[in-house]
Amino acid sequence: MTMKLFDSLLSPYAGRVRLAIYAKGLEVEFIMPQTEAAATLPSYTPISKLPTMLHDGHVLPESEVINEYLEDIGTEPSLRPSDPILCARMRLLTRIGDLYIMYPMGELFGQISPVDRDQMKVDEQMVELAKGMSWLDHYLDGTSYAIDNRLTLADCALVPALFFYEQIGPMFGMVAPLKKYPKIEAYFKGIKENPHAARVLKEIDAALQKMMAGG
Ligand SMILES: N[C@@H](CCC(=O)N[C@@H](CS)C(=O)NCC(=O)O)C(=O)O
Repeated sequence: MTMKLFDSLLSPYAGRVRLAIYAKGLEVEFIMPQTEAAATLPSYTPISKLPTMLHDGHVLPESEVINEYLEDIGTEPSLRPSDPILCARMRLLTRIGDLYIMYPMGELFGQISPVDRDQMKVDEQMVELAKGMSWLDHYLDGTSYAIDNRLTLADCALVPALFFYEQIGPMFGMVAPLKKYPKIEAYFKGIKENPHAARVLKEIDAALQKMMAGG
């Protein structure tokens, strides 16, 4: 059965799954927000977040779960290192991205409007975000891929996260937000040369521009 993905071009989590899908060249029906089909999502899962995948009668919420599933069913090329230590390192990088970068950024997204901003919360989350970024900088080596010299699930998670990091930093007064993290900066410059990563970045950027223009 064709895979279906409840998708959003603006979602970093959906972008993470599309990156894996593009790299594997999978045939997927993308269900975009504000369509009739999109409105059926809550009938599949109470989590009801984007992305959610439907495949072979199974409902798979959560971007990491979907990407690991795509690996487990044997889609090629594999985006997971076969060496257990490299694979553990890949998962460490994705968890740093999810828990210590995306989480504080999610909190900060709720504080973008200066009108009702809770400055104490902003300060706290900026500290947390800086910690997460410094941990990521520690574990990257500054080359174009997060691990294994090729595209892996770590890149799928980190590419959209770093896109939003670069956007959100200036909104809270950071100038050149990646400058403090030389290995992340070098990595993010290098990974943009990967055509699948570049495609997802272009899609997210276009969706963000459209949203900011009120579209
Ligand atoms: N942990 C989830 C996060 C997914 C998520 O928060 N998606 C957002 C879009 S970026 C969403 O669907 N939000 C709608 C909601 O929370 O109801 C994942 O990795 O897939």
